Amino acid sequence: SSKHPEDPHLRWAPELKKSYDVVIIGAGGHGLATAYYLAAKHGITNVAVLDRGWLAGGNTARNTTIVRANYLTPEGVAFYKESVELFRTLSVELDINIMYSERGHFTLAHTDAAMRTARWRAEVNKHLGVDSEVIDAAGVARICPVMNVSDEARYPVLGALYHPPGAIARHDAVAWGYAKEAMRRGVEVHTQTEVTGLLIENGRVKGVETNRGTIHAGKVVQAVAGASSRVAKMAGFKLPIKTIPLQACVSEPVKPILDQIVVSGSLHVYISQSARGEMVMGGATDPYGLYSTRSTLDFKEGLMGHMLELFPFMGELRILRQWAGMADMTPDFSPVMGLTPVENYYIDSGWGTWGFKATPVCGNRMAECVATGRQPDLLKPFAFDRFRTFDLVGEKGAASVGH
Ligand code: PYC
Repeated sequence: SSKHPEDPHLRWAPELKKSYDVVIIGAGGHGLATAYYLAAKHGITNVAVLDRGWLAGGNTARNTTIVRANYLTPEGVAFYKESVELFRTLSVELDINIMYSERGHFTLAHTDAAMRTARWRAEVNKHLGVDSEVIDAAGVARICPVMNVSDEARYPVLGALYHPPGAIARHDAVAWGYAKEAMRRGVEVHTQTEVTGLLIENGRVKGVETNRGTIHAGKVVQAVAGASSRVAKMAGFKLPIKTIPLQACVSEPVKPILDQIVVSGSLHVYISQSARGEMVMGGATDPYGLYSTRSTLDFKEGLMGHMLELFPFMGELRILRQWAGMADMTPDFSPVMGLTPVENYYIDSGWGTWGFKATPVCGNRMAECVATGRQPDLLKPFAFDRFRTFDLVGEKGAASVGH
């Protein structure tokens, strides 16, 4: 094998072993973070992370890199709060610059109902120690003078939920950092290795079938975002998840003009300016389920109509690239994590339009779940079982874009 854990450079492991303590399906941010925390916090290093494509080439590469903890439910706020805390020290922990940039995050309100939801979120946030407050339109204009908050707009801005810790980060660096530090501790990453089936005996997982042969495993984790339902089907259970495209795009780069992250759930748009100067923008999910990452013209037209009203200066900007990810949406807009009906088989799914910001907390808590075989307290509200007991965690009001 070409694995040299002492080698500071990232090395791939071309040969698969016949068995591992843990196999993780999906070498995206969540799978790699789980591998890292398994190795770094629990000393479990006989781990293989498998991916049918390349490292972090799915939704990890396709999201718009927003990090925030300003959710609506106490369960969601506590969970994302831990993620923000882990993100803040991640560059040091992983010895890679993830370009974590705290910008402040606005969720704009254009109606009285949206103002009420903003107040509700602010109170839940403050109660749990997350910095959020409601501000009026003049307050928005003071912090973000390039935004059009005039009464003349078609949907005037009445105010916003303002969340100062809202941040962006370099998504690839997050994944590469986790991969690098996991591999340095002995974890193997095998790309171009597609899981085609699962070995299950008497309700317990024993390994995976791949296009490169059978691999035995003590425990198996699936962290495959848009492919969650397909992989769960191989494990023999059905998830309450629908896979829907989520499109995004970037403009040509310009000098720094927009410091904050701006979201409007009512207008179905969000925007931030990357360190490179590109305006990173997106909208709501497509109105139908689809296993596809194609982009459409109507998405761009709808998005730009609202963008130009909020930011008239963008009239001369050209779009540089557009793309889509596949969002695994649950009915209550919360993830499905932890134990499954199959013994020793663990799931990290239901990431809809909110997965990147959860990368560190998912890795941390999934690793704990795998190492202990128990559902960590922070993940209890997100257990698969909640759909049997009708104990849903309705996060709809707090999702960044309309659904
Ligand atoms: O949850 O912040 C978010 C988000 C932004 C874009 C898509 N989701």
